[in-house]
Amino acid sequence: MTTPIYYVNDVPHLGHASTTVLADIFARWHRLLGEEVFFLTGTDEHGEKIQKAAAKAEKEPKEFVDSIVDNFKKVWERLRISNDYFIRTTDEQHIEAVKKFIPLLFSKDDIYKGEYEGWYCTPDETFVLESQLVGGKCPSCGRDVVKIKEEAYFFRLSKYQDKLLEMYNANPLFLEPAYSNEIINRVKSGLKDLDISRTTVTWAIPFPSDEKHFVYVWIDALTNYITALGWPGSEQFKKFWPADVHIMGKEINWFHSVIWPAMLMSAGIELPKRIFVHGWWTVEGQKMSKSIGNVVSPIAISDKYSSDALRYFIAREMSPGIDSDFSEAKLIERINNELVADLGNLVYRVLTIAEKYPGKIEGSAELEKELDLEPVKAAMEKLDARGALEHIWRFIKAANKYVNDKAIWKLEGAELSNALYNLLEAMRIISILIEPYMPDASAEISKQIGTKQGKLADCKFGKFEGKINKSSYLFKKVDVKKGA
Ligand code: ME8
Repeated sequence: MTTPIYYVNDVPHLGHASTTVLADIFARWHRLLGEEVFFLTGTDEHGEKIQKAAAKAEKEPKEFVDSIVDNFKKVWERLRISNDYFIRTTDEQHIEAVKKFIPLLFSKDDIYKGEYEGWYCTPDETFVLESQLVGGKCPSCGRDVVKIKEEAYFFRLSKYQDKLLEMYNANPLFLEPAYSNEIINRVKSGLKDLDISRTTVTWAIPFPSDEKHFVYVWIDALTNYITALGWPGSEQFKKFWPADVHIMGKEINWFHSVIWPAMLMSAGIELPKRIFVHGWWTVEGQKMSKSIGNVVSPIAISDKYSSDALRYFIAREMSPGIDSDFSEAKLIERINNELVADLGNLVYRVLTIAEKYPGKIEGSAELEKELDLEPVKAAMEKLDARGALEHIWRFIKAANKYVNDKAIWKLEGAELSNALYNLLEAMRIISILIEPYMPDASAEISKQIGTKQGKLADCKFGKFEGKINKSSYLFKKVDVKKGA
């Protein structure tokens, strides 16, 4: 499972955080299933954009990227991202592997020398055709493009048009359904060979066998997915490749759904199984951008509320095919109405009574009929984190309803023991099910009910074997007038 490797020209924002959190949710879910997971993230450190950012900061490129990369690592730590590896494209091992990858494409006669004359979008590191320009600007980001004319090596992408269409046809799960027509139509309309080297951008991997040229940053970047596993020849590569899923935002779908599989076909390497693409975040209806000054900082949000609250919000709001909108008011609403009112209160109310109950906690599993794991599993299988969360929430709501229907505060003796048994077992199961989404709240529930953190196989009612250790609220209610 992979995220994009992010450009190290700035600090990560909500957009980067959301992709990485989604990937983390899926990685944690698969670990809960008892599977071994290799979850990869990292940074894209070469290219013109970084070269320019370094110059602006009056630093050498390597010194510049070294000073930025920790921003990413810190944010991932703060957001409890459980990546197994962090690749930097300036890692020696990656550079050496890219130098071995390109000759494979040469050996298939898939690379030739020519000249590129056309437009280039530096912020997106993309070659843009004249016909693609929108009002003279980049069709993807709307920013200025520059004209370039230079000798270049080309990859015969055009050769892979039919092979790609056949592959999409044979693997209906490969493309993200929400964007698949767009990709297929564009591929059908014809593929142009891709410029894969630059002579004017020197902050890049030297192009093998021609010292005038440097590897185009996207070729360098895409290859990270295999070099991070130690390709070629490593045991880890044999074990974990092909990737089950590459996760990303919609603007880089083309690179992953078209260029990357064509490169792998040429190199004779197995293709990833699935490209999962999500929409973009806007902020209160506007594009998130530095110039508007509305860039959402995942660290600031986590510090003000909690990283769990941010993770929960991301999972509840995002889905493929549609853009999501961030507003602090909406986040607060979800914190107060869902995290505090549904989950936090359940734990607090039940533990307040449970800690005073002196007897043995036992009973018959009445709440188990409200627990249906099948739709949760089915949603996760489809990478529908939001759908799975909705099903988990149904169980949380059912537990709350049980508290009210039974009026547990009025119960005594065996009836109280039975109700507590049901609710504490439900909480133990909830703590497992929410772990991929909110690892801190999950650990806190386990701690407060005194049970070990389980796997998905433990999500069934058994004997309650915990020991109550109640402490503070899981989530703090936000005073809407005062903020957090
Ligand atoms: O494209 N909404 O890196 P990048 C949602 N280095 N997601 C967003 C977003 C938004 N407003 N803004 C960014 C690159 N993202 C290349 C990738 S991969 C081999 C190379 C997320 O730093 C989203 O996942 O520009 C998007 O695809 C990614 O950040 C782009 O990050």
